[in-house]
Amino acid sequence: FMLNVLHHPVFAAGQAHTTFIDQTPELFDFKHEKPDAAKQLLTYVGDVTVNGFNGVKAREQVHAAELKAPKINLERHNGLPIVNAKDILDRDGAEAAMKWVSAQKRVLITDTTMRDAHQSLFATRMRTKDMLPIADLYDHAMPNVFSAEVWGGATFDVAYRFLGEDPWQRLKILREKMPHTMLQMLLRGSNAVGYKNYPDNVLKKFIDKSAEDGVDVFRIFDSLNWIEQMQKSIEYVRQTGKIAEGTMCYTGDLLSPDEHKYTLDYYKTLAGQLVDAGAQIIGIKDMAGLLKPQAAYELIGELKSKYDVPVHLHTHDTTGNGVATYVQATRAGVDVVDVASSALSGTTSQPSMSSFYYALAGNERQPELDIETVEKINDYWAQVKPLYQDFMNGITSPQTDIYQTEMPGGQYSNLQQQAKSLGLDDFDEVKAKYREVNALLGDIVKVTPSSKVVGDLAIFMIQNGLNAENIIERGETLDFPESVVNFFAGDLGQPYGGFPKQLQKVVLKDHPAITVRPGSLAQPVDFDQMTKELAAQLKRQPTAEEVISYVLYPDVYLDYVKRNRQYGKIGVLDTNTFYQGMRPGEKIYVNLRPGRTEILELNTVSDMDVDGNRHLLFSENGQQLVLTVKDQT
Ligand code: 3PY
Ligand code: ZN
Repeated sequence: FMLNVLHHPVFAAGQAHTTFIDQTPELFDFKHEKPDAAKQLLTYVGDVTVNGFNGVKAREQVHAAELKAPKINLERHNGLPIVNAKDILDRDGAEAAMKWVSAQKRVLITDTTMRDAHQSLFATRMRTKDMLPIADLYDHAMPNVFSAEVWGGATFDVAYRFLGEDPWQRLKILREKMPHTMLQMLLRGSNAVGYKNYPDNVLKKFIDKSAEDGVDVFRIFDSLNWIEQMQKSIEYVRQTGKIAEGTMCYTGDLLSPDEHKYTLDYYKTLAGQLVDAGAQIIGIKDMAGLLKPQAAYELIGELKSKYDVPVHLHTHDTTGNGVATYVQATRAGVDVVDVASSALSGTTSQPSMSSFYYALAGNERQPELDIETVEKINDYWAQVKPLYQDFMNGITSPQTDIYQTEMPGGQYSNLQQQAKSLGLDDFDEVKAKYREVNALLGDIVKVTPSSKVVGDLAIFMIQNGLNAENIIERGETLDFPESVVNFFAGDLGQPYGGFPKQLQKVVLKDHPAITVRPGSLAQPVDFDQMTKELAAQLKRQPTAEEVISYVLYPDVYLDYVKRNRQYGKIGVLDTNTFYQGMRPGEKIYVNLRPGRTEILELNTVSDMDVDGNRHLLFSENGQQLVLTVKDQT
């Protein structure tokens, strides 16, 4: 038994794990633990063992994932008193924090590993469990980062939809473990963390709760760069006292003589609108990695000379030029850039933190990093990456065709999966169509959710044999995808330069269109009523966060509740078991109760019986248990 305990992941992982259970009660929710928690968990394991996990290839052997946290000095910055943006934000407020950022000689960094990196590399599938062993080391290892982006974007709905996790709990746990690091989220303006416009009072509640639960910096963008869709978010964030990063999405090709739409003037004007709206820092969100080094130099230089607020640059390394872009941005005076830990960097993700560090060797603006510790943190992420191999997008080298396709890093793998599931295996064809659709729509900004409109229409056009020449005529008799109809109806706001009128008519048919901000027409949500409704479903009083989730994603949220009732705390499972289940003869160790480890073993799996069921013989701490699982393969 002793041997088993020693091999238990908690023990194997070393220092960071010793107080793991005490520090993360929310994840495991012991208070409400029902006596049959282990059985619930085995029901999940049994299900995945027999029926697999959508999108995951079943392996013949599964080893429980044991992650080793690095041993690093837990004294914050070796005990030296240091002050960072988080200290100043908490002590003196957002404005002072931004002044501090502006005053830094060296370029600061945001670490995106726990949000955009995995969203862009493996379809947002990283589980909270795999963030925990490293989270509290971030504070010590990188005391002078600007922020860690850990929340928002697609992580919110993916947590519920695919991971069986509560994203609010992830935020609260990370907040607790990273008290000295500003936590940053990506907010899709009036679309919050969804794909459609929400009423203003929903947006306000969402922002208030996010701020309360731990978000310090809100990167606010609109998928059409329409200022009206960002003003409310900026205003609401300012009311919380946190930092509003007003963001412009970069598209097109600033320095190209053929670029007549997304020019330097365009961005200068937009940045001015953001500052006027109350943005305390300007974000440039280069979601597809289109910002070339020289263009970055000129854009940043222009913004820095014109505005007093700091400038924060975000890119994706899809084309392989990410570090070069950051070096030029640094030369032009950028204040903060987004990087990811090397193991989860590159291609559709952010550029590598350590590559960027070394690229600036000899430059007085080189970021201040304890590079050895950065490498140790990277060793941890290198262990995590293979756990998600089934969700990888298969891109292993720079994709310079992105300069033409303009597809965001976060969309690449998702659209690939979507196309594949519809039988469209030739992704080059989809990419070509995507480009054609963009031209057809009048060259729009493409980022969630406008990028989804382009992707959906591209797939629809391939499926229906449509092209730029025949779409107007043949489109008369076709029902277009919902996202496309909503886009032309003005539900995402107004694109710069307006809609292509002819196509708009063909898509909308009798559907009305608006030209005002959608939120100005939307009825406020009655939160008391929603709370009552959800209470009836849950048979208890819901938390404020639960009500917000229910309002944002009613079906996804209720599905999660249902699965949660059936399976219990699947968040405690190691990631291999979570995605693969178990094989006969395997054993795992889980913590379902404080200070206690359950030993769960799968002994045998029966052949299918006449009813299509399999019987799984498990043992839980030596006691046998038979579960019947319907084989749906
Ligand atoms: C998101 O909205 O999730 C994005 O990351 C867009 O780039
Ligand atoms: Zn991004």
